Amino acid sequence: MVLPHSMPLVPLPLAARVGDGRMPVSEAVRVIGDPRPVEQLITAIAERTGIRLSRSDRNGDSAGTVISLTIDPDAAGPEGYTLTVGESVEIVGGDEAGLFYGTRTLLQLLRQDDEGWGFLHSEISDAPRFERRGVMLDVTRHFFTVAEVLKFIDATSALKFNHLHLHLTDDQGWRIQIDSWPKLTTSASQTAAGGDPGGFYSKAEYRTIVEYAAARHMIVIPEIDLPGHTHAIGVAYPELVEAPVLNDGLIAESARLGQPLPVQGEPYLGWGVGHSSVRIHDERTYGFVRDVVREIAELTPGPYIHIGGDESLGTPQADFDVFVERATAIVVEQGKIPIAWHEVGAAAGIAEGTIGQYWGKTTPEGTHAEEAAHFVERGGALIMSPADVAYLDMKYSDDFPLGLTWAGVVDVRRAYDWEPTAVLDVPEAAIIGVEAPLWSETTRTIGDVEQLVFPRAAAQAEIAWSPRDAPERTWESFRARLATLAPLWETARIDFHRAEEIPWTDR
Ligand code: TNX
Repeated sequence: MVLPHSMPLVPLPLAARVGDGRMPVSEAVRVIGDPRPVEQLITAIAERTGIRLSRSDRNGDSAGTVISLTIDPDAAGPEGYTLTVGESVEIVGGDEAGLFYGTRTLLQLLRQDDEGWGFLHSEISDAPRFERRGVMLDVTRHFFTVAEVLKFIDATSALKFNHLHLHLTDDQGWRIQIDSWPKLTTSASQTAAGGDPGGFYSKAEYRTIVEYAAARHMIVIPEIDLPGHTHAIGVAYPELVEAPVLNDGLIAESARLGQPLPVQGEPYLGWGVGHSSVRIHDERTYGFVRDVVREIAELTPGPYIHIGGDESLGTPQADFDVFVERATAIVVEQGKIPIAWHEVGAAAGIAEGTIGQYWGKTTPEGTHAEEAAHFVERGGALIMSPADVAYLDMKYSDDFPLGLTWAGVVDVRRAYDWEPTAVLDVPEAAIIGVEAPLWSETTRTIGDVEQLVFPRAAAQAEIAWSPRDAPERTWESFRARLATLAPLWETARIDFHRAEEIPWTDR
C-alpha cells in the first residue's frame, strides 16, 4: 500500500526525498527573507493551521528554528528551487518565481498528526518541464467577480500554473471596459448564458486581477475572441457585425436544449456556436480591433494578447484568412505576441511568431493538425489543450450534473494519461506547454467552476511541470499524492469534486 503521506506533492518534483520525521510548527518559528514571500508564506500557514509565525529580517538574530527564503541563480534554473526541511527549513529559489514555488511545495509538506502541525522532513530539487503551464477561465458565458477570480488564482498558482488566460468576450457578453467603445460594457455586458446576470471588469478591477496574479507569478493572457463569437459586439454596435448565420448544428442543438436562436442586435442567451462574425470587408472593423487591442495592451504587462479565431463557421474561408492575417498584425503592431486557436493556422500569412493553441483531440481530426503545424512554420509555437483530455468543462462521468460531453467524458485518470509532445507531428521544442481551459456554459457559480477544475487541473499541472520519465510519474503514484491535497483544498474552501477514483485523505 502507498502511504498517503509518503510524498504529498503535486505536481511531482524533479527530485525529492520525503522522510518520516517532521519539523514542528509553532509560533517560535521565524521566517526570514524578502517581505513579500515572507508575508505570503506566513499568511498561508496561518490560514491552514491558525499558527502565525513571526518574521525577522535577514540581519536579525538567526538563532532558533527558522524558515529561510533566499534567491540564488546558481542554485536552480528559472522557476526552480531547492528545499530542505530538517532542524530548520531552507528554500532557495533560482529566481523569485522559483522561491514562490518552493513555498507552495512547503505548504503541501505541512501536515497535521496527533502531535500537531509539522513540515515533513525532505530534500527537494525542482524545476519545471514546460515553461508554459496555463489555465483558462471563461468569464463570458458566466461572469465571475474579481474576488472569485483572485481565489481561482490562489488555487491554481498553488499547483504551479504560471499563466491565466481570461476568455473576456463571446456571444453572450463583453466583460472588459474599453473607453473608446463604451457601449461594449454599458450595453453588451449585461447578460450571460441562460439569462443569468452578466457583468464586466472596469480597468481598475482588471488591473487588480493582473497585479494579484503577478504577485503569484502568473501572467494574465487576455482573449478578445474574433472574428466569430462576436454576437455581443452587435448588441452594442450593430454596424460592426453580420447578421447571424444559423448552421444546422446550431439549430438542432438549440432545439434539443430548448434554447433560443440568436437574433441580430438582441442579447444571445443560448450557448450555440458558429453563428456570429464581425464585418470583414468594412474598414470600421479594423479601427475597432485596433482600439480594443491598444487598450487591452495598455492593461497588459505580459507579452501576449489572444485573438481567438475558433469556430467561425459562418465565415467564408477566404474572409477568415484576410481577417486573422490583419488581426495578428495589429497585435504585433501594438507590441504584443498574438496567440490564437488552431483554426487561425489555416491562413497563410498570419503574423510571424504567432502562438497557436491546439484544442483538437489527442488523435487529430480533419485539418486540425495541419493548421497547428502552420504556426510552427511561421516561427511560432504551440500550446496544447486537447479537448478530450485537457478540457476542464467535460463531464467526469455521463451523469455528472455539470459540464458538456462533446469532446468526451473525462475522468481524472483520462485527464492524467496523455503526453503533450505525442499529439502533433511537430518538433518537440515547438510545444511550449499545456493549458487547461474551463468553459462556463454550465457553471453558474464559482463553486460549479471549482467542481470541474479540481482535481483535474492538478493532473494538467503535473503533465506540464513534472519530468516525463520519473518513476513516480504514474497514475498509481499520482492518485495517492493527489489524495493528500484534500485538506489543503478544504481549508481554502475550494468546492473540489471528490472523485471516487481518488483515495482522499483528511489530513
Ligand atoms: C469549443 S474550444 C469552444 C468554446 C466552447 C467549448 C465548450 C474553443 C476554442 N471553442 O466556444 O465554449 O467548446 O467545450
